[in-house]
Order: sequence, then structure tokens, then C-alpha cells
Amino acid sequence: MSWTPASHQRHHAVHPHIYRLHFALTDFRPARSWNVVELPTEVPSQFEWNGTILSHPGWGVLLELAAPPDGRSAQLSDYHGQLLARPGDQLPAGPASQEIRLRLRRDHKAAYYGLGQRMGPMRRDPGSFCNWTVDPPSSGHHRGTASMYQAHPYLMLHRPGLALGLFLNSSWFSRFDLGLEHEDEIVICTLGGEADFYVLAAATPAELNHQLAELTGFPMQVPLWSLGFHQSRWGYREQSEIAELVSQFRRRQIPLDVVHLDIDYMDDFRSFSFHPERFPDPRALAEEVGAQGVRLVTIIDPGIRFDLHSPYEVARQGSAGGHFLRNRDGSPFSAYCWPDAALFTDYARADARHWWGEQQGFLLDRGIAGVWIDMNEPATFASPFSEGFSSQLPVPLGLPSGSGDDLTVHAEVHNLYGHQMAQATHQGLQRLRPEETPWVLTRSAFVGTQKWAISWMGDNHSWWEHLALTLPQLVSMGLSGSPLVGVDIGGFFGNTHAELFERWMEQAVFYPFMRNHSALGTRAQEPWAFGAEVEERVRGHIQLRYQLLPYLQELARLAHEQGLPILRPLFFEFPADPESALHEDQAMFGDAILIAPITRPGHTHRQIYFPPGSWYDFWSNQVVEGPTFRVWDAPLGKMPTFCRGGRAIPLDAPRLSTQEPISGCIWWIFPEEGKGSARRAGQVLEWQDDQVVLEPPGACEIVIRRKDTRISRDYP
Ligand code: MIG
Repeated sequence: MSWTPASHQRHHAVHPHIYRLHFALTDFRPARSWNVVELPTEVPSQFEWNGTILSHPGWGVLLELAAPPDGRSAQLSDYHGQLLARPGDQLPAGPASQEIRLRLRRDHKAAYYGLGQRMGPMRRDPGSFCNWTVDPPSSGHHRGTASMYQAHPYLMLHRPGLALGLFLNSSWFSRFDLGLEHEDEIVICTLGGEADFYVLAAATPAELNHQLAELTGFPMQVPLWSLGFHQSRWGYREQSEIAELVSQFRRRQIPLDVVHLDIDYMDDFRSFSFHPERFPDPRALAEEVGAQGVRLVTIIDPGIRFDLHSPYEVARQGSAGGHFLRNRDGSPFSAYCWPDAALFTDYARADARHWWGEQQGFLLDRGIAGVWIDMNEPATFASPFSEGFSSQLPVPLGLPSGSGDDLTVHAEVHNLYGHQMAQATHQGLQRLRPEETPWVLTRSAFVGTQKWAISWMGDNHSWWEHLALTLPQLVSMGLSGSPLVGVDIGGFFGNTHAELFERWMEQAVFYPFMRNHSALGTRAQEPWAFGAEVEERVRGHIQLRYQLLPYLQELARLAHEQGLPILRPLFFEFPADPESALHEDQAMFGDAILIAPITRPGHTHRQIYFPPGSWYDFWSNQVVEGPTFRVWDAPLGKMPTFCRGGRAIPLDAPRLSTQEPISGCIWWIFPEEGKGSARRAGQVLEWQDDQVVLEPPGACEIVIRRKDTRISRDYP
């Protein structure tokens, strides 16, 4: 039975385990150059689609339509009170305002996850979510914030034995309603008049993540230095302040690999400029900190100062080359941001992306190691910042963007603005400095951005609540195909304080991206800002990060080669254990380390769920046999951390920077019956009972941490 006319639906497999279901209200349009799907060809498969039900002999019914796809004409203004478009702005006629709606039966035996960067619980149903990139209000995002900086129209469903992915390949505004509109339905709507679904079926979450990476891109490779500790702050105003900051780290023997320069370094907020007095010689600065093992990263904003008459060439060149967005009448489109009136690169055009990529040469010539791209939702404002507080004024939905066959309106590429800016930046770095792995950090992103950039979760607050929601947020990013993520340690807005900062630092040891960052005018939060005792413990946390680098590096490799998350929800590792689905205040760091952070003031112990298996306390070697619950001590400085029986973990001796040689390393084996293996770059460890083989031999000490031994803070 088929409800929609055959000419308005297409269906075929693109991978033995990925089936494409594509519906159109009227005609299908040709694929776009920015299509993020990387599997174009049709392949044989065992999927069966009968017009209503998609099934597979391995799993039975995967998805069932509750009603025929239908359409209506729609407008876009706000969503659950959040501003998405300029007041009064209209979606242009045609596909832009055609909403197509699909109603699927909700699987009450399953839990729904994914949907990328959100503020609520990891388990998404019941709930309502939209995909539209915004810079949320600085008063603080919270559980009710419908839209964040990134958009991921990717839903995951899990029930024992099945991990199902549903990627809606639409860059237009879309929304997913999980059981709120109709208790028994999943309702998915998108503008653009076409619903192009990829249904991914796998036996385990790990296989599903691999397939998602095959479909939308494998996470980028990251250089080792980027896995070290990053120090940042909005408000480091002088070159000398940066040099002093780095010497402080060194004097205090605190490991550090990267310092970020926020907008303070720019000359009047011009992207690709340094302030002539405050940052007179960036190259000398890069060399000075480089000699201490530290690299510099600079922030870059997409808004280019609308300044065609000064010696600043970027705006002139970009205009002359036709690389900026233009109004319908051909005049330059301009909006307010940090440099007041600004021009915006049209990243949907390949030539504009190339031009933008070339601009990175300015930074590379000055010894900058990586690029941090911000405000790329894009965030645009109603009046100049120089005149005081300004409210947001989104880019008009009908603004032309793209070129040739891909000429379209902003509404189609809005969600891709950060994604394509990341692509342009990454490819520029690659072209200009092919001998080094590019490193780009982005705020806005879409599905597929993982190929071009890592990301942070934007402007959080120094609130316990924001610390608590970090784990669910980061593991959800990993489930959605973006494993390389972190949040501002200590909180961005607001003033942090000793206890919150410490608890944040001890959790952040396990973030794929570990950066301390805070807003202009807030209390200092460098590792020594809270006195000697806190500094001592915080140094220990950063040292632990450096000791774990060989393990983390291996996780980054698995992310790059297999699409695996680095921080994983418990159910990812224990998909057959229903209890593991319930504890989002714990996570797995890879497959071998369980963390159970403290995220509340004053608490010095907590309940921990131990999934099936043996769990060795990292600090004492006390062993717990799961599945079980325990109440565990968690004094400051000893966040509950456990190693999984049957696994091995490589640790390096602490060092101050990844540029220093490794002075010693150790393999900890946590025995369980039978055999196991583990690797670190250049080395494989295999064991069977007491027989241990290290290949190549000799490089690291091997310690079997037996169940009956006790240790105390036993760093190599
Ligand atoms: O309007 O560059 O999320 O990390 O410090 C604020 C200043 C602009 C927002 C980023 C934040 C950064 C800040 N930026």
C-alpha cells in the first residue's frame, strides 16, 4: 500500500544497513553541492519497504508511518518563545515555505536519543525539538531553550538488540516531536517540501555510530597538542599578559599546551588583524610561548568590518571578489556584530570558501597554530555594539545565497553557516600548511561538521546546573556523530568559585576537549586563582589529563577511524543492561574508564551504579563487582573513577606540554578471566591470564593491578 504517488517517493538502500526514504510534496529537486551525505550509490540490501512499513529480516519492523506524508505552507518566526527570524520576516514562496510532515509510530519499547546539542536530559522522549542554529540569549540557556548554536536533525532509537538512526537530510528548519503532539507518534516536519530520510539499522550503538560516520563523515583527526590543556579568557588584553600567563603556568609547573586569544587581540574587531599597540608582535609572542611548549589559537568572527577605505584589505578584497552576501538588489548585505556594521562571507559558494580559506595565511604567517570560529550561527544584531546593548536581528530568510544551480535563499543554508565556515577554514589551513593537521574549533555546526572542526557548547554559566548537564550534553553530541567536544570549564558567564571550579576541573579531565574559558569582567579562573590548596589539586587533575593522553589519543583515533564517541553514555557500552540507560550522571571515557562526577555543592559522596563487570577504583584499587549500586566517597580531588576489568590503560609520566619528551610510561592491566588486548600509538599489548606480550617490547613498564592489592594515588 502506498499513500503518496510513486513519483513523489523514492526508496533504496545506500549501504547494506542504511535505507533511504525520500518523500516530496511535488517534484524532487537535484541534490545540493552542500549535501552532507557521503554515500551516493544504490546497493542491494535486505530492507523491505511496503509504502508504510520498513522492515529488515534481522530486526523486524524498523519504522512505520502512522499516516501518509502531508504538507502545508508554513512561516518561521519563533519556536517555544525563542526568536528564529526577524519580526515580520516572511519565508519566500516556493519550497522555502512548504512544510512536509511525517508521522511515525512511536516505539514504546525504545528510548530516543541523539538530536545533538540540547540542554535537557539525554533521553529525548517525550519532547519537542527544532533544528535551527541560534545564539541563545546571554541570560542563560536552560532546559526550555529550544534551539542552540548547532543543529542536528538526527534521532537515535535504542532498544535491546537494535540501535536505529534516523537522519533527516534537510538543512531547512525542521522539528521533531517525540510523543508530545501525539502520545503514540514521532512527528517530523521540515521546510523545503522534501523529507529525505536515511534510516540506519545496527545491532549496537557502536555499529550505528560507525554507520553514521560512513553516511555523514568521520570525525576529523586531531593533533596530539589539541588534546592537552587549553587556557582561555575573554579579556587578556595585551601581548605581555599572554606571555606572563604562560610563564605563570611554567613557574607553577602546571601542564599547558594552548592559549586562546579572544577578540581582545584584534584591531577594532577586524578579523585577520592584530591590535598594533596591544599585540604589536604576534610572531614574537608565538615564538616566546612556543619555546615553552605552548601554541596560540586565535578567535575569528565571520562578520568582517564594513570598512572599504582603510588599509584593512579583507573587506575590500572580499567585496571586489563578490564573496559577501548581497541583498536582492545586489547591494552589500550588512548587519551589526563586534565590528559594528559588518559584511558576511557567503560560505555556500565554493569560490567564497576558497577566498576565506586563503585568509588563514595571515594567521599562519604569525605562528598561529589553530583557529577558533565564533558567532557563526550567524549571530547578528540590530544596532552597533559601540552604542551599547543590542538585541539580535537574524539574517533575512529570503536573502540570496549560493551560486549557479545552488543559488537559494538564506533559509535553506542558515543551519549550514557555521558548518561551511568550518569547512572553508579547515580546507584553507590544509592548503596553506599541508604538513600539519588542521585544527578548527567552531561554535555553530550541523551534522557533518565533525569532518572539519571540533566544537564547544557555547556560553554556559558558572552554575552547578550547567556542570550537571554537561555530561548528558557531551554524550549526546557523541551519539549524534560529534565526539570531539567540550564545554567552558568553570563556566563562561558569571563568577565561578573554588568548589565549583574544582569539581569542574576534575570532570573536565575526561572531556575530549579541555579548555578553561570565561567571559569578560568575570572573576579570574586560572588554575591558581583560588589559593594554594585548590591550585595543588587542580595541578593534579591537569597532570592526570596528561598521563591519560596515550589512552585519549587512542580514543581520538577510534573516533576518526570508526566514528566512536570518546565520552559515552553507560548504555553505549552496556546496551543489553536496562539499568545502564538510566544513569546520565555517569559516563564511560572510552570502554575502559567509568566516571561518576560530583555536580552539587557540598556533596562529598554519591551513589554510583556499577554496570556488569569488575570495577577497580582508580585511586585505591578497591574492586566492585557489578551490576550493583554503592555509595562512594568523593572528597575534593578524588572524583570517583573506575577502571573496567578485562581492560588495560596506558599512562605516561606527567609532562608540562606534549612537546616535551615522554619520560616514562606504564601499562595498567585490570585482570579478568581470559585474554585481552589494548593499544597506544605505536604499541600493542596482549595478555592471557599472566602471559603478557608487548609489541614492540620494552618501551613501557607493565603492572597487573590484581584484585587483592591496595594502592594509594599511584601515578607512574
Ligand atoms: O558576543 O568573543 O561564545 O566564547 O569569549 C560574545 C567573545 C562573543 C562568544 C563566545 C565566547 C567568546 C565571546 N563570544
